[in-house]
Amino acid sequence: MAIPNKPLGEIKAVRDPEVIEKEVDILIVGGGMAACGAAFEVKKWMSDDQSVLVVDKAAMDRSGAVAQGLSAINTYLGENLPDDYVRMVRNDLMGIVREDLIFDLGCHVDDSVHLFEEWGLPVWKKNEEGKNLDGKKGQKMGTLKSGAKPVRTGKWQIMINGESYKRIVSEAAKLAIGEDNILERVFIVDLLLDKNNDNQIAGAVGFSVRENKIYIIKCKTMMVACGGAVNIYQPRSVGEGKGRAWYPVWNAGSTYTMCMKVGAELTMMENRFTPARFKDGYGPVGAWFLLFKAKALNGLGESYVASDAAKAELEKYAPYGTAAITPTCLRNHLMLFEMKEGRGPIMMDTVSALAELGKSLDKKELKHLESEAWEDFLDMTCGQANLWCATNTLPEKKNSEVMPTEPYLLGSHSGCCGLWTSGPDYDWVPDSYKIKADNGKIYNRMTTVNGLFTAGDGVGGSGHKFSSGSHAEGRMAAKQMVRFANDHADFKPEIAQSSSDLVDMLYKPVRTFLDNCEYTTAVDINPNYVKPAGMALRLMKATHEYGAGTATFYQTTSKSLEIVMELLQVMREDCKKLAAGDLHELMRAWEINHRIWTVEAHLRHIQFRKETRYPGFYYQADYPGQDDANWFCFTNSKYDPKEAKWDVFKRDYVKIIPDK
Ligand code: SFD
Ligand code: AMP
Repeated sequence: MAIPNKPLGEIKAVRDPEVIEKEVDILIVGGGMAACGAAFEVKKWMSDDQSVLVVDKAAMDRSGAVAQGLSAINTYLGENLPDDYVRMVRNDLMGIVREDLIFDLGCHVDDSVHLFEEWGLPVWKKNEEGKNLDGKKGQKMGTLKSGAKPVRTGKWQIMINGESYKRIVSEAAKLAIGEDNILERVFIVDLLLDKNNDNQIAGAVGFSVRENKIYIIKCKTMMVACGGAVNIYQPRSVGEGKGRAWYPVWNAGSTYTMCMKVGAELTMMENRFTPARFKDGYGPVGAWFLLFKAKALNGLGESYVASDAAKAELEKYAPYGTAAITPTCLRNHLMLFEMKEGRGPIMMDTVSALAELGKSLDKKELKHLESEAWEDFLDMTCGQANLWCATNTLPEKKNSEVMPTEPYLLGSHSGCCGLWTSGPDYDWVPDSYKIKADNGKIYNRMTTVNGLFTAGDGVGGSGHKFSSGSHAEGRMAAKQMVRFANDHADFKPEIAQSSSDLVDMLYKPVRTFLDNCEYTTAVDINPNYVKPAGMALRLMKATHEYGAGTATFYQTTSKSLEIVMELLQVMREDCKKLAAGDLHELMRAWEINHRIWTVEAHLRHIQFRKETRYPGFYYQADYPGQDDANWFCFTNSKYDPKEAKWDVFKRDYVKIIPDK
């Protein structure tokens, strides 16, 4: 149920919160694209006596990565084949991907896009003369489902008027699942295993960020789709700009941390995304490169991607580097190469692009084109449009700088870290990609923990799902969760910890604060505790300097990794002294906890993989270049919750779709 906005100021935390216990068959943690997909789909398959609950730390109408809206849907197959979709993703992610998951997603994603349009999302269309029509004009051409042609930017992407994208998707989810089955503003902290079965999910525990209440929720099966991890590295934005990032600032690695802490296997956690973005405003570049056909120039005004030096650089990473579309990490690599050679900064040539497009347009059409250029940002990154205003930038008159950002961890955009999940139970899917549940059955998108599913940014090894694919994957997982719940109808989840143990754990930062806050006059400075804001700075400084952050041009070394690992252990120890005076700060305390675990997984994977598979995203200086002979495989890891031990290991890659 929606809770109204809080009054001015933060809500003080009390020592003893109210405890609310719930039990449902199916629990959906997160309220983003994947969770909305699951919420929309799940009831279609449930029987009347089954129950479901969605729990989001924020308000679903504007939570997650699509909060500000988007101006494109980056995965719509349309006339393309799922096989080609697999080939595109495989090439972009330098060869090592889960082709079963990608193919499966490619078969289903368009249905979600058709639904978005049915729910009211305006999709740009081509008219009979091949001109672009947006908004209401586009709607007159009919729907995609009825055969209308979208405005394609690239082969896979289509343009939308998407400022209200998330509201539209969440409205459908809420209508389908019912407001009574939704808990908003509840931050899930930990997943809970079954008392009688080490590898069976049994529930989750979290707290309200609006009321002093703790929720202990038992379930038979669960999906965790809490997005990726942001603000784990020192952002490029500083001072009053700090807090601005490209990916959603409130996604704190909860998906990876919560799942790994109950023993779920992770895959490709070394993979990260450091997107090239319009500098300082983080405006995405896709529409500019693909729709407006703009070129990136180096500081000398040269189109560096076509230079001999760039070609030579790309050839080092064949066959990916020499493919028709250069992989995202290598596009970054070329940018960094120019900057390091002293030919920076990199500029997006918006002026020439708009002038070129304008040649075939009349005055009115030209004005519309210019407004589309603004809308691209107003629809999804309005801060970039603000920055253009603040810096007197008219894109038709002044070029803008582009720069790779700080690193993010995600599995749905142009990255592929996440959980190792089961593929679908088809005969063409290799056995090594199928995870057998306790009953010997295969449940698509289930992690290695019985009954625990994930989707969107949570699923590893299969990037380029984007908003539409995350929604579709949530729907696929929902159907499997119902199957799991039906097959486990007799399972009665039991939680090992008592509710008072759970309250003690969750509210420890509050009690630390209340016990010590009067010792000093400055509430943030106290020898007996650390505030989450300070801990966040510590984490960012450590990753920035040693963990291949922007400070070192994304480069790390074996020695730097050793140092950062040690720093992380100290941070983890000090986290026991985190203090929270209000509910917002309590959320910050648990967020930083989640971030530290996720970063540790990321860096352990980088440490393990002795090659540089994703130049432009990160460089392991002791192991430059790709080493296919030894490392053309997945890097997986597993944390053993009982022994508190990590294991990082290789898993075989299987090529399913042949090259063309
Ligand atoms: O321009 C807890 N994305 C783009 N996708 C596209 O299709 N087109 C684009 O144009 C895209 N671009 C883009 C994109 C994202 C952003 C931020 C920008 C630009 C500026 C990517 C998609 O948005 C992304 O792939 C999906 O949203 C991923 O879906 P999902 O469900 O995996 O994550 P989410 O939507 O962020 O939702 C996470 C949810 O979890 C909640 N949550 N709830 C309870 N307890 C906790 N501990 C929790 N932690 C998090 C969140 O509140 C949220 O509801 S472009 O760059 O290419
Ligand atoms: P971005 O705005 O960078 O997130 O990109 C949106 C979409 O466009 C993603 O599918 C990217 O892979 C794709 N894209 C962005 N830039 C380019 C480019 N220069 N060449 C090909 N595809 C691109």
